Amino acid sequence: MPYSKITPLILDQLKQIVGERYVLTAKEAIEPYSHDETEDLVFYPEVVVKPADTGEVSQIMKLATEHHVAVTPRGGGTSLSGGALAVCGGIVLTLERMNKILEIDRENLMVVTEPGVITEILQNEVEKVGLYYPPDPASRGSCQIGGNIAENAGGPHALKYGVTKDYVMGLEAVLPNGEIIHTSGKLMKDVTGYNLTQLLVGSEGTLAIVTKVYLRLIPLPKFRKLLYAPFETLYDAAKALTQIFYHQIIPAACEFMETGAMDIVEARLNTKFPSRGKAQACLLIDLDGSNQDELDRQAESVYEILTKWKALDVVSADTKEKQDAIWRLRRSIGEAVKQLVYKEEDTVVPRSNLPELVMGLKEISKKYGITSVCYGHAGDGNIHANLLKGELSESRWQELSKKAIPEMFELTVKLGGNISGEHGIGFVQKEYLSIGVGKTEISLMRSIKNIFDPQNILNPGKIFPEAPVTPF
Ligand code: 2HG
Ligand code: ZN
Repeated sequence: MPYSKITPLILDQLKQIVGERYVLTAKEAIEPYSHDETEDLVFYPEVVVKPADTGEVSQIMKLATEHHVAVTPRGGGTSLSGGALAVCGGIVLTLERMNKILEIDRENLMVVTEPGVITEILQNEVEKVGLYYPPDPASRGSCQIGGNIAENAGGPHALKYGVTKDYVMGLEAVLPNGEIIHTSGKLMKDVTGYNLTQLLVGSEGTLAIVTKVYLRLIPLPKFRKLLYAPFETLYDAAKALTQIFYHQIIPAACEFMETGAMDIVEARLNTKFPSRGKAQACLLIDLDGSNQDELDRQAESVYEILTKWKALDVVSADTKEKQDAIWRLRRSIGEAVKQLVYKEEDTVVPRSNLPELVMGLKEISKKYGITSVCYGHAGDGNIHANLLKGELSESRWQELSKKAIPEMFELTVKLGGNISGEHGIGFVQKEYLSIGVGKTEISLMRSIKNIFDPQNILNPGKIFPEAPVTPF
């Protein structure tokens, strides 16, 4: 059944729920909500609504259910898979006003928060009392906790500390029909029935809208060391990385950057990584801990491993300024690549297969004459492979990338991996879902979606290949 358009009556009712100034319809006002960070895709919603609390979210969903209107929930709008795009028009429901940290509980080591808090703000607040919330997507300065939960976001430090799901202990959420549910809470253990919390984490805003979050925290590590190592070949860099783990060392983060990616970000920020000579790829290895001597010993071991496995150099950035400067460059790669015409694939394999993955990805792009740059969370086996349009004509670019992308995904699956490590399926990867997920599993997922959202009004057009798309 096609979705209803937003009528003057619906608009009036929305204004009654949230107040007139929190209902936007003017083109300039809704422009920022017409795109996320995915390629150059643009889909205008018919209306943007900004609720202030759970009750208002619930009323909006009741109204949407009654009139069969599509609703796209939105956090910071930094999705890289089109998760926040209103591909069926209707309402964009932004959680930006629900941005209060409700409680930092130092006895239970938990933070209770609304979903619209910017991730970095939450990290800074808990850090003030010596606590640490590790999930750190590159966009942490603008993404929101609610969006991180929807996408089960990762980031560099997921390597040692885990991804968003490892910190979400309980949720309050609004179902598509407006009912409010509560799942667990400040509990370190809870096996009372199915784990609805973890079903919602990573569900890409298609099952419910998260309105309150219970997050686990850990003590903030006191000391940090960052090593930077250039390698002559991509293979050498990937191989050296696997050896760190072979020696049973788990760095806080272990990032891989092909020099093509480093060139792009250096040009954009007009600053440079430490020298890299004739390197084709570099590793960034972040070590942390609460004991300086132990950290020094660990750094020494990593230094020896990297040198033995053909690092051209190993540079230690031991002041906070130097570390911040390198991290700033690393975190800006995605944003810098976005200035070009590109498609980004978020491949993930068991880390021991990383050398085969990076070599294979390069071979495929070369075969189709497409320039590619790879970077990402190599310690997690998670590589972001960016295909660049470069000088190709638009039609050639579309034709070639359509061939290269499924091949890349098939290689990833053949290496024991899957087609998205942390960016989600969303709108842009849905046609490839069946490469990574079996028929029976997709059918189970579809049934779950149907139980939560029988009218398919919540974030429609995402995850499932056949989901309806009726752009406004
Ligand atoms: C990265 O590793 C990210 O740089 C891409 O996955 C950027 O988080 C982002 O928005
Ligand atoms: Zn990433």
